[in-house]
Amino acid sequence: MKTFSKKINLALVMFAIVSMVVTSCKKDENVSVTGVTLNHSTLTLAVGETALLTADVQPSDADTKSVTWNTDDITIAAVDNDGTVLGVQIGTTTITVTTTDGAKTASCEITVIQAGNQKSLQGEIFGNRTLSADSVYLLKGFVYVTNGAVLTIPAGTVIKGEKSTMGSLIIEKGGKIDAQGTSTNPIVFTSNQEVGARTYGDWGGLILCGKAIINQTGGDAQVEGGPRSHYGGTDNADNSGTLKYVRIEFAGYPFQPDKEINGLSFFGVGSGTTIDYIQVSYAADDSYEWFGGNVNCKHLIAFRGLDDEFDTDNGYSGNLQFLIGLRDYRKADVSGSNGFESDNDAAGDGNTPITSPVFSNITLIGPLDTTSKSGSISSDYKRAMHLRRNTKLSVFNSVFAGWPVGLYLDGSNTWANAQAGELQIKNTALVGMISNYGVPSGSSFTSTDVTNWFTDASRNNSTIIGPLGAKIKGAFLTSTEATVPIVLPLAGSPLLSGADFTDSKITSSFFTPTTYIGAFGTEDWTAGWVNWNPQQTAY
Ligand SMILES: [Ca+2]
Ligand SMILES: [Ca+2]
Ligand SMILES: [Ca+2]
Ligand SMILES: [Ca+2]
Repeated sequence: MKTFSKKINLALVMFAIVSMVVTSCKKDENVSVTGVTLNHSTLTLAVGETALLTADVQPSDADTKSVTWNTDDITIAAVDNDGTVLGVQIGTTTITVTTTDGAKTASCEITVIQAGNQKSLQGEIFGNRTLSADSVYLLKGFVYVTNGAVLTIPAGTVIKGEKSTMGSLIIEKGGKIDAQGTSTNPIVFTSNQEVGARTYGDWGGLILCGKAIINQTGGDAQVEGGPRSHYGGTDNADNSGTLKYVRIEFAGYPFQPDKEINGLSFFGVGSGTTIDYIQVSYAADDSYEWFGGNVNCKHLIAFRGLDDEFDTDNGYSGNLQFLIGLRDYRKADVSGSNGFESDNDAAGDGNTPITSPVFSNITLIGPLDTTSKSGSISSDYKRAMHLRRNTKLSVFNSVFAGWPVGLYLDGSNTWANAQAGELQIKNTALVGMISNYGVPSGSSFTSTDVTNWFTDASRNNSTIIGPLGAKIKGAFLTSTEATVPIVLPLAGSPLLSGADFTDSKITSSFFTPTTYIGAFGTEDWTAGWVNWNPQQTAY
């Protein structure tokens, strides 16, 4: 017994020694907290919805990794001691995590939005389907509005394209969309990603297919970019529905080179369709592209697109008025970004009808608010107008400003169309270009020929040294996403006069005669429905 208790005493003594050694080791090599980060710096959630914030305490072998959580405003969002956040009511607040050791902090801006009745839009739509502005819709995969179906979208409805399934809305031949927002309550197609995490091409896009005439063999073709749908027919008065006061944000998908989904694509869309007041922002391919058909469009905005602003192909022959393109000088597409890109078709042959859209009152603001900035813009920036492959595109009463090259005529058939006046440009100003004119090397005509053609007195065209001279400097997106462009020319701008509507290509009642050239005189038609910073909007 005595021996046993001695052994226990010895063990206790040894334990005490070991403990002292361990304690002293800890004291010697105490690993302190050096910082903390959160898995989100911004978070959007609906009233009643929860989300988990996770704190990463550095270094990973710190002794004390415990943290405490705090909300600036518990009436907006509450936070549990494990980082679970609950949306309480609509508003914004900040949640901060603090480490017990060292009081290091990190915070997350919380936006609480209306309790979403989020519903899915998926598969095929038959018959009549009417959405509700009280719900938020999630487009999952390719959603088809089939032949004979009508999809009605009320003003104020928000539809999010699902990133993981490349959500896209396709109005098929014989199907219709009726999306009529208002100047104070637009319809919004946008990314399903959070504030701060949205980017070019988060979802597919909006695709309209109709039965109007195209110049592809057989008069029918499959759309680009992956959907099953076909387009083209014999009915130039075809009606694919109405898009009015609609925004399309963060769309576009480079499926493969020359097979992309644009922000808004028109395939064989007929003149019975109404397109007015549309803003396409942050498209990963072209903001707008037309493939055949003859739909007319007014009041289109291409905002911070990656590839071309307004691209026309495959026999498109509609009328367009009041269009503006605004670019981020840092962002352009590897295919070469142009304001206008126009082909008769990919081969540049004579298939009819020949691509012959007629544009009036266009303002295309390029990347260069000053030519001295040419070293800092994306090298993928090319031309305000790249007219090629036998196109007969025409432009009147328009302004092109701040591109490496203004007018670039490409191909002997394109040049022949220009000489014949079938490709026409009149009452138009080139502003602040590095080179006003260009042709590909090896052409049968020269840039001097293009200069003489553009400046011929019968065309009334002009060139202006720079945006300051044109008084449109404020329209350039010179810095961050917070930049709000000033779209109206300033008082005294030479662009506020000089329009002419007597050319037979623009005498139709579609065109509203103006005194000014470009998309704006003194009325700001973007007011109320446009969003210049959709990255920061809680939808
Ligand atoms: Ca495209
Ligand atoms: Ca293009
Ligand atoms: Ca094209
Ligand atoms: Ca391009």
